[in-house]
Amino acid sequence: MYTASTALLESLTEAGVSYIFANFGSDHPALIEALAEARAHGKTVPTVITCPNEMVALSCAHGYAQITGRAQAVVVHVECGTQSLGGAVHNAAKGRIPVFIFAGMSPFTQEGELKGSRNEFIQWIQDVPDQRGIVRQYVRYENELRSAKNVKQIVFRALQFAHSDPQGPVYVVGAREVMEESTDPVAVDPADWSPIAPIPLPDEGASEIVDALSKARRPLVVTSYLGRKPAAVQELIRFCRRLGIGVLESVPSYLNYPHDDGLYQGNHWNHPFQNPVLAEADAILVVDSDVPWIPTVSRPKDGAAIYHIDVDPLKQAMPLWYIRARRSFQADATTALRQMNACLDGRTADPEVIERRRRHYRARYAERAAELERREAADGNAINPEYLTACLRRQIGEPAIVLSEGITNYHVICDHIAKSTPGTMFASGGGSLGWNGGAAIGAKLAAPDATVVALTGDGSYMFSQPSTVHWMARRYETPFLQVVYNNRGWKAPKFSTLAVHPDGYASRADDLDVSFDPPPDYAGIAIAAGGAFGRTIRHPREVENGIAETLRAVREENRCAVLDVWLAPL
Ligand SMILES: Cc1ncc(C[n+]2csc(CCOP(=O)(O)OP(=O)(O)O)c2C)c(N)n1
Ligand SMILES: [Mg+2]
Repeated sequence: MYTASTALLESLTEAGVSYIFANFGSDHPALIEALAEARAHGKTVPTVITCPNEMVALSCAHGYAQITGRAQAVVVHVECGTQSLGGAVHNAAKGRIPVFIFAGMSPFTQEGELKGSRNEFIQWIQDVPDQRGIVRQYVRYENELRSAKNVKQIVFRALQFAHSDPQGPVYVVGAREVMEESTDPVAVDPADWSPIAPIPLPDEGASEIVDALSKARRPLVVTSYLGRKPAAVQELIRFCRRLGIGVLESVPSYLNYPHDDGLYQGNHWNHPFQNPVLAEADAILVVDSDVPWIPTVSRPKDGAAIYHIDVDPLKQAMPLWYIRARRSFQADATTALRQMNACLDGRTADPEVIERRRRHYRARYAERAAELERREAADGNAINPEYLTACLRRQIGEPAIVLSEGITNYHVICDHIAKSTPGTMFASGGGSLGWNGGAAIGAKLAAPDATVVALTGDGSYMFSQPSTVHWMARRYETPFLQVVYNNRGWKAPKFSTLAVHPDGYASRADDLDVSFDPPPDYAGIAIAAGGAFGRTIRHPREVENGIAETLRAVREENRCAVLDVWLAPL
């Protein structure tokens, strides 16, 4: 048999897809049959990872792609499974993550006209007018397989979109009869379907930016996701060191600049105050950022020359977006910075001016380092998140891969994990909570030798579907350490309310309906679901040992471990 489903599997294999994160249903008999047939004949197919929850499936593919840059497949059940992908679709879209999503569709015949015709009641219930409309505004490409004859071309075209900048998820559907349809094998050469080449700057654009930054007194780079390609970080380091340019991370979802370099000027999130480095900059290069600053609280000074390079400078999926840049370029950051470095090769700069800039930024760096060290001290009887994160940093080691869904502790984690190795620090890039558990599984599949550490708020732990995550982690041998920053509830909505209504009723109320007291036993959930090792700690003196024990379970026993850390309550 060679069906549309055989062709789908073959195209994924030929495209180099390693995993299918699957949640099957009545739309998938042809696919399940084709998988069984391929295995019976010893044919290579992607490894199927059974995902009891679709949001976790897509988060796994998200984490995998963040490490490797490669789209994996996610297979879900008709429109219900598509809905159940939930906020993970938003995260993949906003994070510009390449993923291939396939969903079946209810059969379109009901009297046995074709193989795959309706034979279960649910197929009437699951027939909807516009299944693709559910995700249309979040995907880079969507299409329906209408015939077995060109399945491969459509899969390769979808993957071409997924891997071309700006990258993102793609969604393909196929009805049951189509997926059962037989056809002659189709040959497609993967070499003919490469993504579009990285976009360079126009030559005069590169020299204009280099001119502006060279002449400035306080040149600054602001970035959020340039580090999605580690090579870009190397180019940025080279460029900034040569000219004495400071680097400010705004809402970083990757490691964009080494935290141990004296030009690093910290990271700004929802801090409710003007960023001082941004305030003094007279020439600013914004590279790869969706939110370089939040103008109501922090913005560049009037007259600062702003230049903008981005894989997605128009932000077409964001109706309100502007930063008043003098010039804006759609370009690949690695390529653009390489061009700017090449541009510098032909110039002579005043070494004294550059040294003065470096000295300024290094002095600020030293001040910041001293302040961070001060905050890391253990104080009193409550575990403070800075101390916890510093202990984690020392024990997990620099090569560990860290995934952060720390929410009101995002900045604390970023500052005190203080990574320096590109490609070892990630946030989802989106705003729908629950990415960290699935993403940790995906990261571990992508980097089996790495220590993977997921740092999560207690609310985000519950959003992540921990029962599914920990069952999967044991079943597929992807052990990771998960640390719950447990403040017994959702601090973020409380902060949001007080920022808008500092003196309102809510500021005086005892209960804002955001508390989880008494909380669930988070370690116990993981123990029950996946035989994880679990510990709950409440006092600073338990921190070092709690981390050591859980890390030992991960590294030596190959088990997941959950460390539930009680911080001060909301
Ligand atoms: C799917 C989803 N639902 C709701 C929200 C709104 N939200 C943003 S932060 C937050 C609280 C998260 O709690 P936790 O992980 O414990 O972090 P904390 O705020 O306590 O630091 C909520 C509910 C969201 N971003 N995504
Ligand atoms: Mg919380």
